[in-house]
Amino acid sequence: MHIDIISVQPRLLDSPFAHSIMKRAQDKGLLSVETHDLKEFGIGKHRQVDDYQFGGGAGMVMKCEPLAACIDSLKAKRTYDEVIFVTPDGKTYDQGLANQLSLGENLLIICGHYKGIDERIREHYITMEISIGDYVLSGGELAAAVIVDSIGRIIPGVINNETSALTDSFQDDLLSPPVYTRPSDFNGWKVPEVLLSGHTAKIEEWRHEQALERTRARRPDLLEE
Ligand code: 6GU
Repeated sequence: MHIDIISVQPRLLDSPFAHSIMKRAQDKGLLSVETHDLKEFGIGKHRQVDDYQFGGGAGMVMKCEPLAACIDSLKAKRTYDEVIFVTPDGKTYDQGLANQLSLGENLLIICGHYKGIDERIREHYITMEISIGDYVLSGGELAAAVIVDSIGRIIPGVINNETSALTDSFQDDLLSPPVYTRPSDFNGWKVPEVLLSGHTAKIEEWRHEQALERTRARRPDLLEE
């Protein structure tokens, strides 16, 4: 999978994909992420990318021309499954959408800043608008990083233990059961006996019960769906 990201603050995206699982995904050739600095398509010698909004009001709006030029230049190289705008008024992101997006070949993600982007770009270029939750970030970069991470880790072959991603919280609409590692007794706090039993079927049953109980207690909405 290849993911292009357009941003006015591309350096914000240097670190999220440079380590751990996202790095491994790229080293293995399963994922490539390329950030593009919108300012390179800015207008005039000041490389202007934003402007006052028509009708007045506080906050700058990202202009059409730089965005259109940047998107067009990328579309000339690749066919995108989705051209995504990350915005607080988009559809709320969830695991189902991550799964769906992970099946694509090429994605383009556009990060907004300031008051937003000119509506005409949304109407004519954007195919999907995503919010990562009901709160406001100062820009779309962190949201884009969240989306790329959640997609990248479920590309087959990225996580060594294939079943690990499949047993995540949410993957089956259940939260994950509690987990423990050595020592089996820490300060007198003991690991549940069943996990030390070596009895695989009983362990699986215990984990499923715990997952159900945890979901019932913390996120009953997931069980209603
Ligand atoms: Cl995608 N962008 C911004 N700026 N804020 C957000 C968001 C996105 N999702 C939730 N809050």
